[in-house]
Amino acid sequence: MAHHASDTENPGTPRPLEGRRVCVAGLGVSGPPVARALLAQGARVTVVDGRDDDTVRPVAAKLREEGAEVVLGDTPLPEDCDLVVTSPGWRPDSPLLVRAAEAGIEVVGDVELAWRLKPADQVWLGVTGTNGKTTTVRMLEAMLRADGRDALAVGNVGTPVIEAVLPDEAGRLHDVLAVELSSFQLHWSSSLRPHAATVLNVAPDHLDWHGGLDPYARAKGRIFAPGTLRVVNTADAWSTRLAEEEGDPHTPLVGFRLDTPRAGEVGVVEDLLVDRAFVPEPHTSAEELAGLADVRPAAPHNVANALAAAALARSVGVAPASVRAGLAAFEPEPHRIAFVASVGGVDYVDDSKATNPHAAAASLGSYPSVVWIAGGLLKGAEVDDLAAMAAGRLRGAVLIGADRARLREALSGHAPEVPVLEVGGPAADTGRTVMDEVVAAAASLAEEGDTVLLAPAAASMDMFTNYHERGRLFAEAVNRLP
Ligand code: UMA
Repeated sequence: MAHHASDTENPGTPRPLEGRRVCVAGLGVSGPPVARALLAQGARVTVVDGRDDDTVRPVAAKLREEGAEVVLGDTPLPEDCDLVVTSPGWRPDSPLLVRAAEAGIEVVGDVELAWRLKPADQVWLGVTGTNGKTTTVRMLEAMLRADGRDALAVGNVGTPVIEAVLPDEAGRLHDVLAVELSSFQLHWSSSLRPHAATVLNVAPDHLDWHGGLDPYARAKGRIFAPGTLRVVNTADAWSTRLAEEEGDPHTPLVGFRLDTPRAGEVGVVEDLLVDRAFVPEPHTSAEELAGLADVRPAAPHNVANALAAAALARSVGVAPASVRAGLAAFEPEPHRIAFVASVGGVDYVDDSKATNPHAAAASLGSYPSVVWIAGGLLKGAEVDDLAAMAAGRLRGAVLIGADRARLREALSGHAPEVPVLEVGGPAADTGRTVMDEVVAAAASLAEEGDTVLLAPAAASMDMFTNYHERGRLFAEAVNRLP
């Protein structure tokens, strides 16, 4: 049940940000609501963004009306600033953040600010991991709602956390947040203490931002804060290691696994999702949560997501029947192993969301004979293992985007007999003009019974606005095939 701000706010509550001079770095998705929250707290706010174009100008104008100063096209550290709230994507080595560090000014992320401002009785359940975060928080949100809780999925999933910790226009606040946390957001968080949290998996991604796999994984490990119940993937070495090394040893450690759960775990027995952790007698009893058929799509990595969501839901007392009802209500998102069409006996599948090698491997593993469309921005990731894993399944490959040469080399090493086509000339090419060519090239390689799979293993921004656009243009091109 939702509660009202007046339940938690009392007029004497100190406003620690009142009168402080705060710099908000970034005017994208998270910057504007952060600036508004700070203004509402009585802070003096300056927002800066390196862009100065038609996207940010109207947002800047509105914020100026609301009392903020806004600097566009340049990112100076405002004078006498005593706190920086950064948008997650800003690299620690960006000039403004370096200057702030040198001047000894505290830098926090949007999530950390939200944590400091949230009402004490609002519960946060945290989800991070290289892949599956968004699906997991949305499944978790569905389970919580099926149980009658006023829950909301927030964070990296798209709704900035800060919007969910302050009362809405009707003065309402959500009781439970399913918070998707990126490694960036965790890097800039220090006092965050979720009630329960999970690291779903760790595989190379964002290595350029963090400076390596170890710092990337350790940033994710910060989700296991003091007092946080730890939910871990028993099949992922980093997940368990981070819980043990970064987590609080005094909190329960609950594993999830794709086979028979041990006492203290959730898992799968035959075609059932089963709980042996949140039951009164884990050594002698188990509780049925749902059927495998309730998980859509039922690919193994997605069953793991469902188990992680179930464990987090159970940690706040969600009933087993609500876990099942939540999975039934959950709508899979577009661009995640989404079937597009069957043309001439060939299936076309859009997994544009596979923006790193680990995600692409999960999706390649679901099909026996594949024409693989891959490439884009690899963000420093290695693709040798991926090429080796894919080799036995490939009918052919179509490579696109800025880092396609790295994929070509990896394939020529591990799958020299597989035909490879490349599409896209100069970097200036946009996705719109080339996607028809890409799909035609894939169709020319495919034989009846094959799957043409868009699972790029790379980010899209060299050719497309984002992975949504990449997936949409792919589907449109498929639907134009003769
Ligand atoms: N900017 C600068 N200088 C810089 C960097 C950025 O001026 O050095 C400006 C840009 O011009 C832009 C703004 O800062 O206007 C963008 O800030 P941002 O990239 O940090 O992103 P937001 O728009 O605030 O969106 C962020 C998340 N983006 C990133 O972490 C890169 C969104 O996750 C998230 O949904 C949103 O906050 C709400 O919480 C997106 C993402 O790609 C989906 N996440 C990565 C992933 O999932 O792999 C981590």
